Amino acid sequence: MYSLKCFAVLAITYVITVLGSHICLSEPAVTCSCQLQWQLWQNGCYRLTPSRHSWDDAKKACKDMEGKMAAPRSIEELKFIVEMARKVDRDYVAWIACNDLEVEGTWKCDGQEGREPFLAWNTQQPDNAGNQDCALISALHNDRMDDARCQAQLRAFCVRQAACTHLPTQPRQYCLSTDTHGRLLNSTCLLDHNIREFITQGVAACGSACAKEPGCRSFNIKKTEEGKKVCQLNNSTSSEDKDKFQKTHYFCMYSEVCFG
Ligand SMILES: [Ca+2]
Ligand SMILES: [Ca+2]
Repeated sequence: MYSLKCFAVLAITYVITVLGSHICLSEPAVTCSCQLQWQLWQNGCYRLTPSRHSWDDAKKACKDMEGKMAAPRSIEELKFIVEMARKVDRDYVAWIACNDLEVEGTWKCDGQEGREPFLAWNTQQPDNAGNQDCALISALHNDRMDDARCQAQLRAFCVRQAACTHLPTQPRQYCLSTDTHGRLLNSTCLLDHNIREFITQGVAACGSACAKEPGCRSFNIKKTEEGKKVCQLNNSTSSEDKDKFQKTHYFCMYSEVCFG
């Protein structure tokens, strides 16, 4: 059992104040926006390609629109793109950036390297019927994934970074995990969600880096054998992936960035 305790860190002084049972807000104080025809979700902008393409050409089509082909990383993201697609076309069929071109049966998704890819297959899929190596999501497949021949002509889900502005006046908070007695957990971290790591000064510097990094949802501070602190930026949170919130045999502190 663990809970999150929030610490307010004032941007100017970097003084850490314990706020006790302060509620950790999950909505960050950032405003993001997308260009016309793109739909905002978290800090990304999404849309379907206007025309149909083979999987390879669809990738280029997304790139031509200054985005890349999307591959949902969570059930929430999947739900969002599915609802978006249904508004455009009730019977939509669209590529996502996952394939098993390299090794038959081993699916890889763009942007999900170094972790188990998020795969939400429809029942009885993937079936590789007639050699199908590219993944799509369609209304016909219950808004779930199917493997299809990469040459099929379909629309595609594209994603690009939203334009986000952090509201500067609000103090940032860092929510550190504690046990049921309120003691800080210093050997429990969120594993396998690391998007970037580097040597850091401490919580404030690492949290500040997380707040600036697109896609950073939480961070770990672990100590190396030489006593250096390493800041690891994570693309998920302990509540989203409870299984990966694990005890470590080294000093490791988990924290989330919130805005109070
Ligand atoms: Ca296949
Ligand atoms: Ca199939």
